[in-house]
Amino acid sequence: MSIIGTEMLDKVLGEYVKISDDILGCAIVDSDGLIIASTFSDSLEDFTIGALTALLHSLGEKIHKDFDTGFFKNATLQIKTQILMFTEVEDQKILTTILKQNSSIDSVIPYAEMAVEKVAKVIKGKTDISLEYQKPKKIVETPISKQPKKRYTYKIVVSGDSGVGKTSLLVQFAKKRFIADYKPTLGVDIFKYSYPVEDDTLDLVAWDVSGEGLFQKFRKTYYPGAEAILILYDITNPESFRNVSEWVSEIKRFAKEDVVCVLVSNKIDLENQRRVSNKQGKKLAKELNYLFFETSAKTGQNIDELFLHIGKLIIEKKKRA
Ligand code: G3D
Ligand code: MG
Repeated sequence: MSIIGTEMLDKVLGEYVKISDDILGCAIVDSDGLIIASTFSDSLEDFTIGALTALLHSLGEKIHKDFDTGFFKNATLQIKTQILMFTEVEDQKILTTILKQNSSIDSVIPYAEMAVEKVAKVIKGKTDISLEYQKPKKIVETPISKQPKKRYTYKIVVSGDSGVGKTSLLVQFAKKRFIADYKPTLGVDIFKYSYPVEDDTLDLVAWDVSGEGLFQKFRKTYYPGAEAILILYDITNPESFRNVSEWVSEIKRFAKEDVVCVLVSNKIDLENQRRVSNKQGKKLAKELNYLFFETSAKTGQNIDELFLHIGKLIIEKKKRA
């Protein structure tokens, strides 16, 4: 980028961080995780800026890895004392916004979108860029105090045989939205997503359990604290359906008694290869007293509905508690 472009980028970001006191700083990061430009709020002390810059650098590698998964298209990541919000700029770049811990993310998102449009123009070499950020109408009209939002966290364990689509289901749910924080550990990947359920927000911590025998002995450590459990099977694979009983007995042994359990019949896009009928699935769910959903992690069919339904149940439970 030319010197003029770099200066312009600094100006665009400089105006963006002034929009809200919630914004501590921001940076444009490329797909290699390198910081192209960064700006911090005037109110910050030098040492805070130093710490935030270090944080961005440490995230570089992760950003680089996650570009392939598409997780960063629009995501937020809650870290100890800040929220990081990622917004995709065209051309394999990400605007990372650092927000204060309890910020109203929803009110910053429209401005982040305006910022990325401006950044994209700068990158394309355009010079006629307005530095103004107009207030989006919606925000002006909605008094923030009208709907006091609550945040709830819950843990969900996703189980079922290898290959039934557990990881695909979580990745499909994550698309376009969310937090992604996956650490491959011993046979479990942990994803964190947040999503709105009516007036509240749910922070979902999903444990994606490996079906591999190798990790079996660790699995009992996954269940404590889980408030919901999904058991997936693949409608084209009767063995994965038969094995549901194994997963059920594991859950009975290790999970809380009042956990919300869902039997998920996955890969319904492969209807012509179906070998487990809808009726068989429903019948088993009824016997187990589990909820029943048929999904396709490939097309996304019923996935949002599944998580919304579980979310509502969890929130109801938490409100009663
Ligand atoms: P797992 O995490 O339970 O082990 P994965 O399962 O999510 O890794 O999925 C295993 C394979 O099934 C993957 O195919 C994945 O693309 C496919 N798959 C998962 N869900 C669906 C679905 O709903 N429909 C279809 N058609 N395929 C699905 P590969 O070929 O990558 O192994
Ligand atoms: Mg998997």
